[in-house]
Amino acid sequence: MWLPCGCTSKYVASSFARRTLASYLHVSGRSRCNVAAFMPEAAGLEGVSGRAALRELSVSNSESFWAAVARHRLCWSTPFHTVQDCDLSRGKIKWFEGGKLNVSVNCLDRHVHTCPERVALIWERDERGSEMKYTYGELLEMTCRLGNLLRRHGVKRGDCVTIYMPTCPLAVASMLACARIGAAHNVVFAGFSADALAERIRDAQSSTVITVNQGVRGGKVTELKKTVDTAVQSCPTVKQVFVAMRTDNPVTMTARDIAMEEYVFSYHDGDVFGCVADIGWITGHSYVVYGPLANGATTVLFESTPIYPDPGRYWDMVERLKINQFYGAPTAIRLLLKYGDQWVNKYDRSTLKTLGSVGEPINTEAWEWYHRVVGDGRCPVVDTWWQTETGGICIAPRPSDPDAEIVPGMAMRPFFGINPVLMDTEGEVLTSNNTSGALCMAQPWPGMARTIHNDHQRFIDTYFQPYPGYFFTGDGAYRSEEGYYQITGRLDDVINVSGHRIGTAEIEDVVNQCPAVAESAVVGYTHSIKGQGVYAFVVLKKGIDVQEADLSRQLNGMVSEKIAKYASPDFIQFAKRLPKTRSGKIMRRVLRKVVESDLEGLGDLSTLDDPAAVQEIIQGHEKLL
Ligand code: 6R9
Repeated sequence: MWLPCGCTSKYVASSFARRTLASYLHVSGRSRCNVAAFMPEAAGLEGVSGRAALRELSVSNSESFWAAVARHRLCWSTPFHTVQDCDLSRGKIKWFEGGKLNVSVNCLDRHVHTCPERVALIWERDERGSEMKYTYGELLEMTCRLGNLLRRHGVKRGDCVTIYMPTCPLAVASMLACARIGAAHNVVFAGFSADALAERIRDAQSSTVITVNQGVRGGKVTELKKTVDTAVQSCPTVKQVFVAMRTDNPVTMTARDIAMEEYVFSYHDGDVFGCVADIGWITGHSYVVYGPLANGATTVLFESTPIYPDPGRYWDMVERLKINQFYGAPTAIRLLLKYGDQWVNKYDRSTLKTLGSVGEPINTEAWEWYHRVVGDGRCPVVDTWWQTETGGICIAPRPSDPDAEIVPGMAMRPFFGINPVLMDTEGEVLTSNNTSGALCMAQPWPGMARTIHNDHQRFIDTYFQPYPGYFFTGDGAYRSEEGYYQITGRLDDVINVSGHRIGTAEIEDVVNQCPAVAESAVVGYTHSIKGQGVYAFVVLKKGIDVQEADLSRQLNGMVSEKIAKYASPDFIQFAKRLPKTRSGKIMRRVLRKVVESDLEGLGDLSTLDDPAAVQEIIQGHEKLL
């Protein structure tokens, strides 16, 4: 598991000759608290040194590579007999056949054997300055207790438990407890409505739900238990709801509800990995819970929002918790940029080594601000591209060379075992550089999705049908002259204006470069002459006082100059905010429908972070027409 820490020097053995697979996987050279050192010779990888050579091997001889990684980074209760049996042309993905392991044992027990006192979790609670730390020993104990509790209440291997909790230690322990007893977990964002929750409970056919009495986020109390009560009314499968206490306020308990105890905490020092994603997002799964814990790292659980109680929250937390790697989403960076540098400069950020970005293309202005202001120009910014379906980071600036150059706003290089290709519209592989196409993967790797729960045919149709023999990501990408990848956005977001195909992210990037603009979203709409026209939604920075007509002219001029006249927006709508998902992605589907005045077709809005944003957008659109 690669964490976007970039500064690997701390972990690797000093001599280059010893820079083997182990060091790049952060195994050797670490403290006594580490898992057994990796022996490349024993894994048949003797003579492989240097990250570039390893990356090469990881693609050309992926079986040996992944077998070595799997054997030496993980504890297996039964060793696997076949490394892989995959066939992308049929959507068949099988790795480590015959092998058995428990992910909770890998995340907890093996670290507890060597260093039970190492801090596993730092919980950055919503109430600033009240953080809590949990050691690996404590987390194991909490997980075992919960696992036993679930078992005693009839949860068994193969069941799917729905977890509807804020990002907190008990939620992590619940995930690990499920994994420990062989149950699947279905983590639902604690901000989702009763309907959205009910739909996910029904889909998972859960008989058990775990929640808390109330959530606290951004200073606001949310009634999570009440939401569960409403949701389960339409979920006949649910037999029991475990309720933990996040606040002191009692809630009404029914015959179905089971109260959970509160747990003991302790405070210790340690290396600190600060991924601020919610655990309801895949980024929270892979880089808050499983990735850091499987690597014996100390991980931060961020319960709050970037602007509560003020826009200095992240950097205040970095100072207090001495965070070394900070991993967040462009949407939050753009939001904070709006409030100005003073909120960052107030705090000591000298512990920071690397800044990561994930979730969306990061526009040039946000990238530069993150690098120059947050990272004081000294911390590398790693723009990491991946998806729920890929399990972990696939394209990132530095997987194969810790000193390699980084180009702003580019995910750049494929990670170990990842073999990306670009496809043209005819389904042919584009071999040259300086070209754009549909991003596909030519080779399987162990972290990739293997199916869609209860719908394998949909898995095949979505990911393997469009380009037979390849895994299709749904994203577009550009490969530069140097061979670096830049993600241009979802292919659905490519528009065709008078025969010119253009990614909406490209136009947004130019619009965002205007000093008055905080963020923007561009969508296409049906245009009787051009085929599609360009419609831009623009959010201004705080305290900006401009004539909208003047600014519109300026933005049109910028797009014409930097891209082309045809890309210049036909409509510019100024908005207070954009509709976003809980993981911060702009809901372009909704914007497209608004622009087409198809309000009937807005579809499922239950995953929106703040549904009021849609109403504002609709009103603004009606005014503009
Ligand atoms: C991890 C995650 C996946 C989609 C993906 C792409 C977009 C993620 C990105 C990025 C440009 C990046 N995406 N990281 N686009 N640059 N660094 O976000 O998973 O929620 O499944 O979304 O997000 O479009 O296909 P998920």
